[in-house]
Amino acid sequence: MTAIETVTATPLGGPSLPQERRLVTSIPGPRSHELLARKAAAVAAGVGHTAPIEAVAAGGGVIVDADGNSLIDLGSGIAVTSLGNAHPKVVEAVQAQVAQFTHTCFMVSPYESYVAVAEALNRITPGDHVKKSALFNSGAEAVENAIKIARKHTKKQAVVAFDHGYHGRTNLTMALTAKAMPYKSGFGPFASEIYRAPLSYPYRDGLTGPEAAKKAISIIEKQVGADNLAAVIIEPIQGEGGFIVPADGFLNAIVDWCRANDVVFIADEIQTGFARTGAMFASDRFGIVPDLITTAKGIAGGLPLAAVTGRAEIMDAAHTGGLGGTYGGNPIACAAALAAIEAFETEGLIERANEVGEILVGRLRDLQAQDPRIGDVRGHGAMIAAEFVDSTTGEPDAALTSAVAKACIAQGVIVLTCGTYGNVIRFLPPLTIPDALLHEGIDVVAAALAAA
Ligand code: PLZ
Repeated sequence: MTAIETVTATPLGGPSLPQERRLVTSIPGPRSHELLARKAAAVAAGVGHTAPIEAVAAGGGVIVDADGNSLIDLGSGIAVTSLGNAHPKVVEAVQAQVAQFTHTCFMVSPYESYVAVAEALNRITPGDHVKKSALFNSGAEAVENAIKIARKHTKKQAVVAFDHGYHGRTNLTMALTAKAMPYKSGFGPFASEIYRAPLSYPYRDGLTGPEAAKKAISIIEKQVGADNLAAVIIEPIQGEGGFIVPADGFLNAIVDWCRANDVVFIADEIQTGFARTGAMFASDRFGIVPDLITTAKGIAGGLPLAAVTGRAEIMDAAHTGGLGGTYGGNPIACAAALAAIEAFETEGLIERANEVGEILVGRLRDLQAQDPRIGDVRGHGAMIAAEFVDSTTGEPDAALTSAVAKACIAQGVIVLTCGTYGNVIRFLPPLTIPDALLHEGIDVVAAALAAA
C-alpha cells in the first residue's frame, strides 16, 4: 500500500495494523477537524474528548485516524482494550453471534453464553467460596446493583466510599464518587446514606496501611456505625482518583473489620480487573477476598458488559425479578467476554502486564531522578502513573500535567490524565503493545516534559 492509499482507504483494525507512530498531518488533521466541528454542533457539550481525532481503526498499540495518522495508544479507551483493539478471537466470536441472534432479553428467553460468563467470573474472581454473578451494561450499573444486593442482604442502608474514589456518573454512583468537577457539580441532589472515609495515600499522608485503616475505621464507627452500614466500596487501586496504591495492610484491615461487623466489602475492580495490574484482579495482589466484586471495562474486549460477582448467599439475597435490565448480559457482549476471558487466560497477558509495568516504572523512575517535578511514580502491572508537583512546594501541578498531556497527543501519543488534583498522567497501554512502541511513547512524554 502506498502512503496515499493509506490516507484514503480505511484500514482494518486488529493486531496486523502497522505498529508505528506516523504523523502525516498536524493533530487534528483536516478530516478530524471536520468531524469535531460536526460533534460540536450535534453532540451535547457535556460529552468531552481527550484526543482531537476521528478514529477509524485500532489494534495492537495504535489508533489510526481519518487523516492517516497512526497514534500510540497509552490509554486503551480507559483500560478497556487490554487485549489490543479488535482482538481476532473477539472479532470472530462477535461476528458468529451477531449472525445467530442479537437479543432475546435474558430475563425473557435465557441463553447459554450469559450463564457461561457467570461461570467464568465465579471461577476467576478471588476466593474459592461458592459464588454467583449477575450481568449488566456499564460499570456504574454494576456498582448500583452491588449496593442494592448488599442492602437487601444486610437489611441495612448506609454505604461508605473513600476519598478520591470514582464509581460512576449515575445518581447513586455520583454520590459515591468523590470529585465534584467534572462529575457532580450542578447535578445534585445526590442519593442519601452515602458516607466518605479517608483513604491510604502513602505519597501524601505518610501513614502505614494499618495506621490509615485505623483512622478510616474510627471515622466509620463514629460517623456511621456498623449497625447501620450495609457496605464499604473501594477500588483496590484508585483509577480516576489518581492511581493511588494504598499502603500494605490497609485493604486487609478494612476487609477484616467488615467481616467482623456484618458489612459487605465490595471491591470495585472495574478499572483494575482482567490482568491490568499484573494479576487477574488487583484484590489478588493485595491478598484480599472481597464479598462482592464489580467488573466491566476489560471484560469483553470493548463490548459493553459489566458484572457483579460474589458470595452466593449475598448474591441470592435479592428476590426473583429484583435484578435485571433489558440489555444486561447481551448475547453479543457475552460472546465477546467468553473470547476475551479465554485470551486473558491463555495468551500470557498477566505476565505481559508485569513486563509492560517494568518498562514503564523503570523509564519513569529514571525521568524522576532527573526531574523533581515528578513527585511520585506508582502502580502495579500495566496500571502506572506519574504524579506531577511544583518542585519547590510539592503542591500538585495540574497546569504542567495538562500541558504535557496535550503536547503528547499533538505528537501522536494518547495519554490520559487523572487525579483529584488533576496532576497525574496515567499509563494504561494495551497489553499487546510492542516494547519498541511503548519506549517511543515514553520518549515523547519525556520530551514533552522537558519542553514544558
Ligand atoms: N468504577 C473504578 O473506573 C469508569 C470513567 C470515565 P462506566 N471509569 C472511567 C468517565 O469520565 O466517565 C469506572 C471506574 C470505576 C466505575 C466506573 C464506571 O464505569 O462503565 O463508565 O459506567
